[in-house]
Order: sequence, then C-alpha cells, then structure tokens
Amino acid sequence: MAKWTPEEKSIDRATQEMIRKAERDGVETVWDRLEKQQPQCGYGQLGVCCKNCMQGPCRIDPFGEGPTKGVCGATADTIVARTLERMIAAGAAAHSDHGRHVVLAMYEALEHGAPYPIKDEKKLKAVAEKLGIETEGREIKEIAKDLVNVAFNDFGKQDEKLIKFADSYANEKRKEVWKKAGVEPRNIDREIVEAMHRTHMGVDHDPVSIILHGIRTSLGDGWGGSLIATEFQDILFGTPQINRGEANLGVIKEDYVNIVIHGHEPVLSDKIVEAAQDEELLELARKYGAKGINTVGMCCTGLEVLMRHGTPIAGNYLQQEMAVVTGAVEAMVVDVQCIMPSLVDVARCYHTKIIDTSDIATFPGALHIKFDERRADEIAKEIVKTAVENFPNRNKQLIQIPQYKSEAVGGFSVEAILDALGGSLKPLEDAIISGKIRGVVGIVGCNNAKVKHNYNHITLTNELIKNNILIIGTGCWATACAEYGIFLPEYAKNAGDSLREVCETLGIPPALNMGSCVDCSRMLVLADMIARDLNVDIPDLPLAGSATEAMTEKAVSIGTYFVSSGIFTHLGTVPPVLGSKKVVDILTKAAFDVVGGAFFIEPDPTKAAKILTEYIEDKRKKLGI
Ligand code: XCC
Repeated sequence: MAKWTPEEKSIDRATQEMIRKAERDGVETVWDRLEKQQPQCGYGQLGVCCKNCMQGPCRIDPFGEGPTKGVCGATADTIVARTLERMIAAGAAAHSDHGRHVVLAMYEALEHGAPYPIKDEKKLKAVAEKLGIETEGREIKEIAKDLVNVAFNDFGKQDEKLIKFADSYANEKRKEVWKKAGVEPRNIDREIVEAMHRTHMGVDHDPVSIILHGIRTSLGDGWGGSLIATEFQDILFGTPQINRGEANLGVIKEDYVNIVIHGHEPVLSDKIVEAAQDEELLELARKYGAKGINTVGMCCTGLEVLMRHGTPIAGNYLQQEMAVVTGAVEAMVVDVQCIMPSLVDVARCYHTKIIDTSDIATFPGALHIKFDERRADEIAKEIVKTAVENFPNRNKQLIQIPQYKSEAVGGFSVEAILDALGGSLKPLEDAIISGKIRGVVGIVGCNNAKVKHNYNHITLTNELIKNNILIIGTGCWATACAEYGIFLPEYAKNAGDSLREVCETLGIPPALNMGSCVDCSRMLVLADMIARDLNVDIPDLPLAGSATEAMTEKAVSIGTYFVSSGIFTHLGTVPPVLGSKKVVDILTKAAFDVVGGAFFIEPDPTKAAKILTEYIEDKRKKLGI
C-alpha cells in the first residue's frame, strides 16, 4: 500500500516537519506502526470477538453465514455490550484512580506532612460547603480532613445511596432521572468492580442491563472520580484563572535544558515545574552551558500546568514522539495514561532520557525514578538534576526544532468564567436566550492515529463557531486549538457575526480551554448551573458534546457520562459496537428516553457540525427561545 505523506498524517506543520525528520533519522513512529497493522481485524472493529474466557477466542460472523454464538452461547449483542462495558470500566478506572491519587496527596499532606499545602482555601471552603461540611469558624486543616473523608467514602462506602459528590453537584431533575433508570452510582470503585463481574463469563447477558450498568459506571467517573480529581487539584494547586501560554513543538528551546512532562497527574508535574526554578539547579544548568531550564508540557498533564501556571505545552497525544525527535529534549518525565511505550525506542536514537515515575506505570528500558508524595520536592529535584546532567550528551547534528508555536489564552475554570462575567452566568445565559450564542458544544480530547492529526478538532470547531455556537472543551482538543491560534480572542473574527460580537465584548476567544480530560467535570458543572438557572434539566438546553478524534477507553467513559448527563454526543471515530444492531440502537436511540442524551457517529467533521447545529436549533425551538 502507498505510504501516507506527512500532510496526510497531520495538519500541523511542526508535526509534519518532525515526521520528515523521523524518516531521515530512521525512527519508527505511531503512523508507521499503524501502517504495519493494516488491514486491522474486522471482527475486532465490529466488537464481535470475545476473549472473556478460555474457551475462546470466539467470533460471530457479522454476515450471518458462520457461527452466531460463542462457545458459551453468547450472542453478538451480549459480546458487543460486554466489550463496551469493559471499555467504560477501564476509562472510569483511569480517571478515578487519578482522582484517588490527588485525594491521597492531600491526605498525606494533612497527616504526614507531605509538601502539598492547600493553595486555594476559597475553593476548599466552596467545595466543602457544597458537600454540607461545616466551614464557619473552623481551621482549614479540619475542613480539609473532612473533605478527604467524604471523598474516601465515595470510593469505598457500601450502602446503596448515590455518592455524595454526585448528590451534591447534580441538580434534582437529573438525579430523579438517574434514580428512575436505576443508574445512580453508589461507590466509584464498586461500579467498576461490578462492571468486571457482570461481564465475566456466564453472568450478565442482556445488552440492556449491561449498558445500563455502563451508564452507572461512567456516572461514577464524571460526577465522581473525575470531579474529585478536578476539585482536589484546584484546592492543592490553585483554581485556574484566565492566562496566556504558548503551544506547539516550537516551545522547545535549543539553548536550554528541555524537560517535557507527559502524562496526567499534576501531583508530579506541578512539583517538576517548581523544581525547575530552583536556583542551584539553574546554576548547574548554566555550568553545563545551557541558558536555563525550560519545562514544557505534553498531553493532559501539560494542560494542567498550562491552565494553572501558563507553562508552555509542546503538543498533544500524537506529538509525543515528535518532541523526542527534535533531538533537544534532555528528559521526558512520564507518569500515567496516554504514554506510548515506543518513546523508549525513539529516545534511543537521541540522548533523551525517558523517566518513569509512577508505581503503577513502568516502561521497560526507561530510567525509573519512582515518585513518593512524602518526598515530592526531593524527588522532583532529583529528576530535574538528571535532566540537567544530560545536557552535555546532546548530539548537535540531530537537533532540529520546528519553529511553529502559537499563543493561547486559557484557564477557563468555571470560577474563572464566573469572574469574567462579573460573578454570575447571567450574561452568558442572556446571550444564549437572545440567540447571539445559539448554543454550546463541549468537545473532549484525544488524537487517534486513524484520524489525520488535529483535522477533526479544528474543522469541527471552525464549522461550529461559524454557526455562532460557543465551544468549550478539554484534552487533546484544547492543545490542537491552542496550536492553531483558536484560543486567541482575535480568532473570534472567524466566528459568526453574533458570536463574534459577544466574544469581542467580553474579550474572550470563541472556544474556551477548560483543561485536561478529568476537567470534563468542569463542563458538567457548567451545564448543570445553566440548567438550574433556567429551571430546566440539562437535556432541555441547546447543548451538545463531541469526541471527534476519540481514542482511549477514557473517552468512551466520558462520552457515556455526557450522554447519561443528558447530552447529545458526537463520536468522530467508531467504537467497536457496529457488530450489534441492538447495542447501536440502545446507544443512538433508546438512550434518549432513558437518560435524555444519546450518541451519534459521524467521521466527517463537517457533516457532524451540521447535525450538532440542527440539534441545537431544535432544542432552542423546544425551549421557546
Ligand atoms: Fe489521552 Fe489526556 Fe485523550 Fe489526549 S485527551 S489522548 S485521553 S491525553 Ni484526555
């Protein structure tokens, strides 16, 4: 088969340049491996392959000519539903375990003096009050301890009641819907365990009940694990405020020690950013001939530090190998999620050290400097020092940094949006009611090597803003927009007239960066606040969602909790469900009646924008606005 050109792999010029360099340097990249995987297994793509027991693997013939049941008797409907449920469980587990790590960091700080002081007392009090924790006249430490206990309890309680975070954050109408459908998450971990139990050989075989549990599992993520991650991170590291930063591979600096922090948890990355400012380490860097230490982000952890500190971000998921290919990265420090194991092989062609830090994520061939919250500062310094000492090992001949980067305005936490609007969402709601803003679409992240890098993100965003739809979003979508200049207020000139006018009045871009993937919870909170203010439920609003380059199991969980929160949600890549018409019908139609939202799949972003716009216009009509 013909090789894809760099232009077919990515729309981003910095990435195209590095793809060419990788070819020259003899480095294998994600696209080369995708090519080698062609043609990919058709059974797997349809979701009709079952490996849940050792009588298999079984596969169902999608054309009805071969076997219609696995060895145990499971049908395509059962197999597809189980596969989907396991994907949701894995995604919810990743987000929620991340959430737990942040709670544990706060616990370690409170009980064992780990160096994580509470940075945002105002947010601590606001969250505590929301959860019904007494704050009046109490010490910050005491309030924080109670908050930690509420979170621990949501991870571990054994009663049948809705978890406290969801109960305290979601509006009554939404909670009623979940109760009626029997999908209230009772315990974040339990729903994940039960998902594994139900999908074990010989347990749940009804696609309806399997998917309902998938909904419950995902709600434990969106209104539980992810929400906890966001809220606790804000408390420990500060709630993001509107700020400016830079994005794309051009943020890597030739004459500096470059450290890329890659992964998801700010418990690590925030400390590295701090350590890189240490005077002794800077002195050491200068001793080795560098001008200083340049810390840049990658993927969601990059968004965490961009949102909070304006730390530049070097790229999104499909750019991680490209950063190493610049030949100018002394260390890539990784923790968990979305980190390609191939980085170790790419790094072998240069001097870059891949440093893994998480107890639960070891990369064969990497340098292991495992992180420990109690010694966070010390370990962060050790990591930075390792990077600095690697500076003299550069091969100057191999250095080429693409000179592309863009400025980006970000930091749009719900609190920052409220501040910008003068304390209430009313100006935004008025603009929606008057029709200046037709509606809001929340776009969530990921890149997927099967999709031209960033193409869907940028095309969909451009099409929607033209239709006067405000975009909010997170994850690799946000990095794509940052790189493309969409997060600049002046980009509003590309929006429809009325959206442009609103953006110009408020001085905001037509698309707002709300953070990392766990910060999709910010979008839920925002949607919920608007619903409350207008005295309706979320599905009544002119809102929709999209995961236009979806790749991870986390994206499947996010999509499902969007739908389960009453949001019509677009998928630009096809999850392995097409092997069961029944499952597809549940996800794209029946879900509307049960939770008020549903999925639709459309690989073409221009067509997807049309469908989303029509949906929003229809919602406006129904709402009488
Ligand atoms: Fe991973 Fe979070 Fe997806 Fe990007 S967006 S590919 S999950 S880094 Ni969250």
